[in-house]
Amino acid sequence: MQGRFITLEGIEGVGKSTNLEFVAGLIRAAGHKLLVTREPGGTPLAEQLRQIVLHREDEAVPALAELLIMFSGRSLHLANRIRPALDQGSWVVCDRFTDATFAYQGGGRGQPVDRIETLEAWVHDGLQPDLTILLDADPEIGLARAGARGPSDRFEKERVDFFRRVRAAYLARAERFADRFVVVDAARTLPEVQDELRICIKRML
Ligand code: Z5A
Repeated sequence: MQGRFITLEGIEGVGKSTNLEFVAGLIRAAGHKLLVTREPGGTPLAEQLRQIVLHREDEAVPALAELLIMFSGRSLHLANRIRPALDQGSWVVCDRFTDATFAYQGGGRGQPVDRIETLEAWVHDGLQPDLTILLDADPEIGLARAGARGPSDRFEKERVDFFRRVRAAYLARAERFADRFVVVDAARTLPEVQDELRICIKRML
């Protein structure tokens, strides 16, 4: 039986990494095999692309190049990890996926949506997440939570306006693809957020 594919999305600092393990725990407790992974990254080569796109500062990365790097990594990730896991009946939980590209490279960097949709069609070959959890909060909240950490990557150096555009693009996608998106108010306390996540995952299980 084909596994289920769940993605977690949201702007910086809204609690994706924190809640990824929580969601994974619920799925494992129900007895399913599970792959927990992330983007950019998820395979050895795609992790190298992640290092380039997040941390290399020695050469400008134009928005188009950034977009293509995201989909190159995704192509490796889908072929070498996500599809094989789903085909073996494993569930997959992924920290960010293509909705992040529409939000960051589309909303944030201004890359045309139809260009992103073309790449999505090539690379996904029909696959879409069964469920996308959008952890939503005002960027001021996410940035304040994330700000307590170490050195910033290329995205973390962006201003609050950039993250407002990213958030708006995420919310627009959640409205357009309401059949697979669940929007969770991540400004609340962690126990409140996790109560809602528990309900959402139990419904799927
Ligand atoms: N990117 C892209 O541009 N295009 C793409 O296609 C893809 C990605 C796939 C790396 O992503 C960057 O890649 C990302 C977009 C770009 N850059 N940005 N921004 P990433 O997922 O690796 O990095 P991130 O967004 O920077 O994740 P993050 O900063 O680690 O945020 P998070 O995982 O959502 O938050 P967290 O680490 O779970 O929580 C942050 C802190 O808040 C932590 O101390 C928690 O304990 C605390 N927290 C969490 N929830 C709560 C609540 N509810 N209350 C209080 N405190 C909380």
